[in-house]
Amino acid sequence: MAVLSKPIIEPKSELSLIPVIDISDPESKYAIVKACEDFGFFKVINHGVSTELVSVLEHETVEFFSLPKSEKTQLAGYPFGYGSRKIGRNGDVGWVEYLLMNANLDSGSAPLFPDLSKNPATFRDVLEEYIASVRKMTCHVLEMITDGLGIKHTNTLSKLVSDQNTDSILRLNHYPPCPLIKKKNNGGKNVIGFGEHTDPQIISVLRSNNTCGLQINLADGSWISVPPDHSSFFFNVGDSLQVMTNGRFKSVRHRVLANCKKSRVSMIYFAGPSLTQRIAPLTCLMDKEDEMLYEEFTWSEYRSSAYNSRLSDNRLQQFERK
Ligand code: GA4
Repeated sequence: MAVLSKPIIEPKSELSLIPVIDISDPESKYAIVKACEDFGFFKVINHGVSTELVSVLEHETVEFFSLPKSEKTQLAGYPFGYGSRKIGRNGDVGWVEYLLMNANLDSGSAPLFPDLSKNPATFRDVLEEYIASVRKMTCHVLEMITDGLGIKHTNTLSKLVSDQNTDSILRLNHYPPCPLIKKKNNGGKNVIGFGEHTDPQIISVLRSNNTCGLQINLADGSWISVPPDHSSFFFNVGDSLQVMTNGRFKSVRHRVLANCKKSRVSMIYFAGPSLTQRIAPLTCLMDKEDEMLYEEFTWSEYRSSAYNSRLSDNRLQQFERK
């Protein structure tokens, strides 16, 4: 199986390294900007998303993944639908099963909800409510970012993702406990749950249960484990936001390692713009002497090129200006 990686090198796990942002405090805007520059990653507290809503969605997600495999595979599809082990269509694999859907549930994802889940109506309702609530929080964070960057129009970024018809995605992941890790002949290797990659969209918002596994890559190339926190959200900068800030913000490389004992469940909202949106460095952020580091592209162009790549590829390279 191609999911074994290099021997374990214990990554640093310094909780204090990961910026924690209280988004109920407007002054946090500068701390968010710094986090996006230094790490492309931060944890958000006092977010206003209902704890009850989050736990109902987690419950429904666990119920869904506990269905017999034969039922789940009836939802297999591309790009949206149920998947197991295979990630994308270019040969990537991981110790994971997932359900991917368009965040606009009225679009192509609707057939995803036949009478399969135990409570189809509840599952759909809770997904809709969760997506609306996380989208609202995301827009708030993007407005704090534009404000922190000193951009006059605070909706410059949030308007790209605020509409429910933008190309945003919700991903539910289940990383089952991995028996391979315990086996002596595994040679003490990590098992990759989800291989290292950056997210193509503008910004991604992750929430998980309390099982560890997520790691982020720092500027010096080292990996740190992100201590799980089921009551917070983790934000990461996507490739499109790196381009719009002309490289000032970093699209963070991240991965998930499988766990030998506990299941990890996560839900990630990928905030993407509409297909026709042009992605280019924002001129309001550039000084006269600054050079644009990237060629302009539309989200539709970038999305197709991303979906033809392997997970660990540097997808922005081909758009860098020579
Ligand atoms: C990474 C971010 C999101 O999970 C995702 C992934 C997508 C997929 O799972 O189909 C991709 C990956 C992600 C980028 C490169 C391509 C496409 C798997 C893959 C190998 C849903 C997305 O938008 O891009």
